[in-house]
Amino acid sequence: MTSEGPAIPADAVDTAVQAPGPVSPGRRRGRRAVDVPDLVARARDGEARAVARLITLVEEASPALREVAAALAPHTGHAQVVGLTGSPGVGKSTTTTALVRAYRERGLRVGVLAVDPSSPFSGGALLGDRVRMQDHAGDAGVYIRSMASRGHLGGLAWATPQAMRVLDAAGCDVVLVETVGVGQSELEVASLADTTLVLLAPGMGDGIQAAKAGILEVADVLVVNKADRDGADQTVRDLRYALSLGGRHDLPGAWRPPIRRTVAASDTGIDELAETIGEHRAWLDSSGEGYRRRLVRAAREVEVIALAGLRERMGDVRGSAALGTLAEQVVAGESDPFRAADTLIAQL
Ligand SMILES: Nc1nc2c(ncn2[C@@H]2O[C@H](COP(=O)(O)OP(=O)(O)OP(=O)(O)O)[C@@H](O)[C@H]2O)c(=O)[nH]1
Ligand SMILES: [Mg+2]
Repeated sequence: MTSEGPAIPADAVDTAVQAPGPVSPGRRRGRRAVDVPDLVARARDGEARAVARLITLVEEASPALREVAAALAPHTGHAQVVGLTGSPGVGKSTTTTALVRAYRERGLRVGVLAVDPSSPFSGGALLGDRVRMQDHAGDAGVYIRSMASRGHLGGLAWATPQAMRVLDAAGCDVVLVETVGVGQSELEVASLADTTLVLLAPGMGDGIQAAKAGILEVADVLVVNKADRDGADQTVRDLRYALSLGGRHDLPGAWRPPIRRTVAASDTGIDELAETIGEHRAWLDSSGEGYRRRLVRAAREVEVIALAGLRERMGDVRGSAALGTLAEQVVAGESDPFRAADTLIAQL
């Protein structure tokens, strides 16, 4: 594996963070050297450094972003995006690492995105994850990257799907996305993924909590990890009961989320989990649901990018003569704020 750390020299990360502000001439010269077609070709050959550079370009909204997106587009649509979500410490990173091993044994190429919406920088808890993922160090068939909100444009909502596109275009068969279980992130990861794994552990009251929080509704596969601990049977029973109460899974032809037990720390149940994920992919393909999810995802991507663009243009409008004129009309009672806002939007 190659983590972001060793793959990109620190100065490359620094220079890439220069989106709009003033940039020193020397740095700018360095950044102009982006040869996008070459970079994409090398990423498709599995060169981790090229993949890292492409993700940095999209993450930091580089001026080359549009060219990058256009170059990637024809190569996307192959990867199965598998989201892993669940409470802190439930075993998401351990399961991710174990799944990477299972997929590598099957000869598949794997991308991993560890998404931390709570961190303003890469690092923190995820740094520990990265260290653990060193299991896969040196394997060219694995690409691992931590993503943290850097406050650009739409932040992670914006950057994560674009990083997924890079991994997809780079030839990953599976992209695993781990999100820390805070607030709405379960629902967020579900909207990004083709297949959503919800992880639970015994003794955390998780089965009941998950049912209450509506997390079962987004689960395609329920994983009771730490099945080596007391209470795993009870958690499974709780989940079965909660599922029996009905929901979207009861519709005709619907996928009923299987419950899998794992001990990720010792690789137990991981091959079965990989099988189940494969079965879900087959169902996505045969039912048309996979296509529907991709449409929803693409629509959301377009929306997020369009909103970021609008916000940027609004920034240009702020303090402009056109807005000044509209404000005068509102103050004079010749217009009202709603009509003035419509006029402004029409001018953007
Ligand atoms: N007993 C037992 N421990 C496990 C198992 N899987 C993971 N652990 C341990 O649980 C702890 C947390 O595992 P992580 O994989 O870091 O959990 P996580 O969900 O990624 O945690 P966050 O990213 O902090 O939300 C670690 O100490 C693991 O070694 C398991 O199947 N059984
Ligand atoms: Mg983790």
